[in-house]
Amino acid sequence: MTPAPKIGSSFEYLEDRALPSTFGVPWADPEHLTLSFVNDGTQTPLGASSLAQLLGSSGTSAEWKREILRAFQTWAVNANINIGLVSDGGQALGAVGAVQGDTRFGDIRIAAAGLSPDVLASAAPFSFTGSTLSGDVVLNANVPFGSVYDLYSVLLHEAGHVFGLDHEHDGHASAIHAGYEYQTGLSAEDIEHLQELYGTRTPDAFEGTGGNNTAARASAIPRNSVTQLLATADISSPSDVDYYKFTAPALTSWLSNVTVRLKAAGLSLLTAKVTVYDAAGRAVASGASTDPLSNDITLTFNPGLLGGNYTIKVEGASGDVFDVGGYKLAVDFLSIGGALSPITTALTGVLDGHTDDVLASARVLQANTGADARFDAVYRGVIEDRFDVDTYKVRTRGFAPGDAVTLNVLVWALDANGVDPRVRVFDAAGSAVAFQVLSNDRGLFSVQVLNAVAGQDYYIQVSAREGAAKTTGGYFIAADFNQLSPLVFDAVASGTTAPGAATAGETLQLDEAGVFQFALGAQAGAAGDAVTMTVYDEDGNVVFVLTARVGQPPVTATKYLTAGKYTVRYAGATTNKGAVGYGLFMTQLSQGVGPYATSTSAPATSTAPSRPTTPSSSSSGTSTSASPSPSYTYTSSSPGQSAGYYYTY
Ligand SMILES: [Ca+2]
Ligand SMILES: [Ca+2]
Ligand SMILES: [Ca+2]
Ligand SMILES: [Ca+2]
Ligand SMILES: [Zn+2]
Repeated sequence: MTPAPKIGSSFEYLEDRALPSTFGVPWADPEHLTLSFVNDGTQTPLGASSLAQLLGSSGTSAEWKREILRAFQTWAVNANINIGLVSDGGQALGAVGAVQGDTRFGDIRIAAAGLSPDVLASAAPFSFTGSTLSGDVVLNANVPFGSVYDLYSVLLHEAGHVFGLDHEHDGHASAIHAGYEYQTGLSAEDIEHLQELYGTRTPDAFEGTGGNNTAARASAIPRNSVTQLLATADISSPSDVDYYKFTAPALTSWLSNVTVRLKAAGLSLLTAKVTVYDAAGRAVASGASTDPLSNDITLTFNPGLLGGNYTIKVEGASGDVFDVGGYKLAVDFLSIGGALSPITTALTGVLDGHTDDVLASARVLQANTGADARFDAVYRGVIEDRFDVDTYKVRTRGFAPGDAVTLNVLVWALDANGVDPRVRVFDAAGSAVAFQVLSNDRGLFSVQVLNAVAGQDYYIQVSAREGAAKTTGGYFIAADFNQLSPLVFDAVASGTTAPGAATAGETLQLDEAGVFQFALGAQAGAAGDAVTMTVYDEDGNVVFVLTARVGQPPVTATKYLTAGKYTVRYAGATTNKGAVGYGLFMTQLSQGVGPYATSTSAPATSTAPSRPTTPSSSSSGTSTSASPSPSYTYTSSSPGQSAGYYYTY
């Protein structure tokens, strides 16, 4: 097994710090990734971002943005990855939201803040926790990019981490050696490792067996409405050319002109050239974009009195990595005075009308049939009312039947102020399967099933959770069977609260800054009874609050915390019917020196970090009887240790 994926890595100037391998999880929906540039002033865990200020001296914003996009696109063209550019709404990095498809900001966010002096930049790959910190890249605002450190080279390296790749130690050429190197592209091994996660780029459905690279092999464009034809396709290599054909109706009183639009903005970084030919092969309209920051194309022409047959040619326009990417192609037959509607890039969930609410009518999700490590099953669904349950059946083909595997299931809301989902897992016989809750936060639920079995069917049910802030809405579900080491939580505190009473303050000492995942569970009380945990900093300010309820899954929070001393209090709700037990579990999601480490004095050692010095009551799955621990020091988790973390059905 490879070590558990962590959420961040950092890029050192000079030397490799021999960090353990912590990568290997692909993005759940890599063909629909988005990227945004964070505006200056947006909060990062290390203060306000200053990206434009940092890079402003090395060129215009169009220039440095293109260099950053070129670095990501250098990877993307080799696999099933699209990166759509979107605007950034200015929410703090790590804000609770959708790890992919959040309408407020990109899945990948590019920012700058003051990092340790020995670090150029940090980046976070996809995390099974579903934290939106996944994909975020923070450049060190104190580093002279452009003059000393080539921006493309640094971003090519960080993009590799974003896509889930660890530092390369095997001696061959690579863009992701541990130290800074000037780069002009990827090595064959880099591409191979990327394709192990994401597969080689798959041709679009219009290519068929013989392709559509000539006018003679032009594809018909599916009809989307009475007045619109619409194709969703892909320029999959620099040599790919996509031809389409359509017939314009004879000019009547209603038809004024024909509009051909290529939509790539928000979908991919493709810069395309589009040419429309009439039946005689004459070009009647043509347009191109060579700017990935503005890559939509709109052409309008008059089909003439008789209408006729036309051919559209779509090809790359730039002669570089921006010649590859996904797009939508729309042909609109416009009436006089008619207005074009925007081509949507939104991906919406499928309504089921209560047809999949029980195991017997589960929707079978098609397993990933490739040899690559992409998620076994992904789907967009909708919880249509508060009684709706959506049931899916999944299995893996990626491992030999009978192999022990871990099953990770994430569900996140796709709408702003979206549904609060929860997940249940059942085996092929319909028996409930125990899981650990990795995330249970606003709009997000993530679990891991240990000791799942490859080749067997599992049922996953998605519904609104008890106490949901919103009980309906669209969501994304992603299920992956893997042999990565599971995320391990350490049991750091447990105890009992009386109704209406708070415990004495307990001390939580963090030896290093980092991103931590907290999980609080309540049990051994009456169902619905609540325990609230409040974490204070050294000045007595509330850092965050979590409330767990008996009979419900543990609740979680993802927090960046600086090293230091924190005080934690647990309080039973005044309405509790009696004493309630609680357990606090933690794991550090960032590596010792990144992505947001501030300490320069504590490089990670090459040995496994020590386990927490305290309570850790054992192998038992539940530990409510232990007495409250007055103080605990958290260093970071040791891979593989028993955590005593609650299992939940
Ligand atoms: Ca993100
Ligand atoms: Ca194609
Ligand atoms: Ca083609
Ligand atoms: Ca349903
Ligand atoms: Zn690195």
